[in-house]
Amino acid sequence: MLPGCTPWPTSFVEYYRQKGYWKGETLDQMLREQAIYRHDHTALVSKNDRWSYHELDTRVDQLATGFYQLGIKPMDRVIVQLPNVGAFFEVCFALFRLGALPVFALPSHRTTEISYFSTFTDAVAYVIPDTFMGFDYRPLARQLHNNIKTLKHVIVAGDPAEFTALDSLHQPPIDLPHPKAEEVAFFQLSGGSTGIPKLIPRTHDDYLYSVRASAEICQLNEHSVYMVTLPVAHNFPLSSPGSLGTLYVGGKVVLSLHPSPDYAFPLIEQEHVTITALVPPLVSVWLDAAKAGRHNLSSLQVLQVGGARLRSELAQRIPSTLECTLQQVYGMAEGLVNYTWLDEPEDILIHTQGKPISPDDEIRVVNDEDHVVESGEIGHLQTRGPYTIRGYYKADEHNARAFTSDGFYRTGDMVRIIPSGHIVVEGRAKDQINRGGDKIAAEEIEHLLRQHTNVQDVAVVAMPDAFLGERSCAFVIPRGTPPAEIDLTTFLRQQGIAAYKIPDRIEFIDAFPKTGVGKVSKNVLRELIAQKIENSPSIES
Ligand code: AMP
Ligand code: DBH
Repeated sequence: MLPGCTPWPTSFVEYYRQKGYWKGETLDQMLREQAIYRHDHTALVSKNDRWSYHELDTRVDQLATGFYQLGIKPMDRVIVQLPNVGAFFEVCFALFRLGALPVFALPSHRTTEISYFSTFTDAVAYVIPDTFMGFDYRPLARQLHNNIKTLKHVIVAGDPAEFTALDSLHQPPIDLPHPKAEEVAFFQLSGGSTGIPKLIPRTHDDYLYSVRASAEICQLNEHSVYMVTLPVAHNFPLSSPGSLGTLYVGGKVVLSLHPSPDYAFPLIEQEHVTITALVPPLVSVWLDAAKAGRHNLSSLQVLQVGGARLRSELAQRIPSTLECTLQQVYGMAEGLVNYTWLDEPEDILIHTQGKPISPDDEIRVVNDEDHVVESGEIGHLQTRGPYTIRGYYKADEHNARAFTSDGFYRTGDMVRIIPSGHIVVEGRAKDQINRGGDKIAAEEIEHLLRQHTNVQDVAVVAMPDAFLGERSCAFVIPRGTPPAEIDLTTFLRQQGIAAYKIPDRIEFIDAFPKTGVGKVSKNVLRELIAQKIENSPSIES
């Protein structure tokens, strides 16, 4: 396995193969197989493109050759930061075919995140759109290209300026080296709970198992039409069962550039979308828009919701308003994914976050001392299994804390398991804010804010929010003259970070409350801000 990655122990590798979970198939082979079988069947529909399986596969062959001739070699890392456009798929499958490794960035990432991913992975190339949602990615690429020695190529989907146009890389196919299924196929990003974002190496074998099994659980087939509504590179719309699950069974993938009903509803109507995935805040927006009844949404059979806790009152409104089945999905880019099955009783669909994909997903619920709790009690969820990583990329020190000595991943989630085996997510122990599905590692923002001259110390915590579930609040101990709130948020923006990570609120405080052992008590801070909001709700609305 690629240096810096943690392999599964040999006995587990043998077991997962013997059980048929790991089939030795690569992601690009899956596309090739469908291309032979489905040929003219539509694979992808986006704003500008409509590609059959054969067309997509041919473009991938050409692009893999173009990448290779440019100098991108097997196992090279390539930062892919593309929105929901067809180019995302031809780029990723071309890299898979070549055995080069996409690092999946989100369109909202900016200089701080992208330079970190590039440096940390020694990326050789960076793939961007020219502009998206009013942001020009080329100046960002220019800055990185000038400063990061390994980053040799910037490839642009659209107007390339001085860089390489993606369209210029479709070359007559040549024979290329083939990747191995047991090798790393790409890197996903972790929502994180530490100062530095973590990268998740996923292999062809393990990822394809989760994709295949997810497609089966969600009853996808060649007639399925999956709409990518969330950012395409996110683990949920990519693999649960997402676009890859749909391509695996020969269905049609429809890309919505934006998740708002203005973009998504016309596509549902025109393309007869049967299934899509949302985070909870989008559900309320969609339900309100659906009531207006301007679009025919009757093709929609399944609405998947995950990424953050779905309130049961909101869950209850889904089946009646959209006349479709609600499926709760509780997953993580590190691996484990849980689903409610489509035919389960309403009570389960509304009130639980589902059951694991695999009979060999091992899950245990433990107390603070790592002892298994009584069944039904709330505790920390730990898991290992055929598609859950054994370690983050190049992160030995962190891995020693994030994984147990017997290889279980500490999810950081507090859950309980009801007698039927379904998981209910009750809370979180990790130092993270879940802002409507967007995860923010508190430490990452604290670290950045501490670099401001007028900040002595800072603690970032979650505060309750009716729409997003949580928003972020930074408690700041000022140094000298307290800075204005706007100074701090501008400071963060200038450093170039994803907008969702900018604290929604800043509170100045003289000293932090401490726990018995002298650590900052984030619990007390969370209560403090929650109380404050409750006492003056109008400020927040
Ligand atoms: P990440 O590690 O960034 O992929 O984020 C995964 C995390 O999102 C999980 O560990 C949970 O904290 C949270 N999450 C995902 N799905 C759900 C859900 N359906 N309900 C509650 N929390 C969720
Ligand atoms: O939040 C997530 O990361 C997530 C949610 C649902 C996920 O990775 C998934 C399904 O696969």
